[in-house]
Amino acid sequence: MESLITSLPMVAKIATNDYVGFTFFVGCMAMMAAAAFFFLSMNSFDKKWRTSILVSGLITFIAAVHYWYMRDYWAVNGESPTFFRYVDWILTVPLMCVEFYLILKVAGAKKSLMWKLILLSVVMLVTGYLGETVYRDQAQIWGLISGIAYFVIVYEIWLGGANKIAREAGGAVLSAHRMLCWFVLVGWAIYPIGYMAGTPGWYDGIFSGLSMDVVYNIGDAINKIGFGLVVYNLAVTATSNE
Ligand SMILES: *C/C=C(C)/C=C/C=C(C)/C=C/C1=C(C)CCCC1(C)C
Repeated sequence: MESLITSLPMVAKIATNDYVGFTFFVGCMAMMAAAAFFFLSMNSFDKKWRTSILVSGLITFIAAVHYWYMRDYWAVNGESPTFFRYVDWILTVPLMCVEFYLILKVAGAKKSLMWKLILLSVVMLVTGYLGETVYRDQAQIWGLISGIAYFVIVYEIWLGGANKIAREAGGAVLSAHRMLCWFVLVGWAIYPIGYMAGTPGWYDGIFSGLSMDVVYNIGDAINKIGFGLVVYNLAVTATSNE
């Protein structure tokens, strides 16, 4: 027994060419640093922006904890940590929807907008999970349903109710809203590429040269930290204008 314990390495080896493992490590540190940054800067803002910054901190903090586990899972098993990945998303993506609501709240957004976006994001993620795991053979169909939910989110924020409120608000709120909209349109579009790289379907051969985990990790870093910085920037601008 003793010899078994002493022979177990405490830290799994990471090969120098393990790019997936590398992005899990860097992603983990980046999320931790971003969370510390948002939490520590929170109190320097007007009360009305504090919750938004707090949510930016929570998004990156929750991701940091999941990246900690995913990094380990990958290092030990050499497999995609699909379960942890989706638990992370099911918590953080709805929080990003909350972020849209919070910045538009000052302009009179209703809670129903928030719930609509949250519901759509849950549909998008649950169907994506089913396609990646339980119904892998039908991954393209589940991916399509997920993609439809994604497009409805894009429509809602760019052209639907959220857009109307943002236009009425104008100024710094409008430009922050527009930036977040770009993140959803361009930044979130990274994820279906990762999905197609990692599941079978009509797209076989197009994206198969890519690593699903690397694509997802890049997407997470851009979107979670980028989203948070847009909100941070809004709080800075709005506070200095007052
Ligand atoms: C922080 C995590 C974020 C912002 C995750 C976002 C994930 C998506 C936008 C995933 C979208 C998907 C599709 C649109 C179709 C294929 C399945 C998914 C779940 C990868």
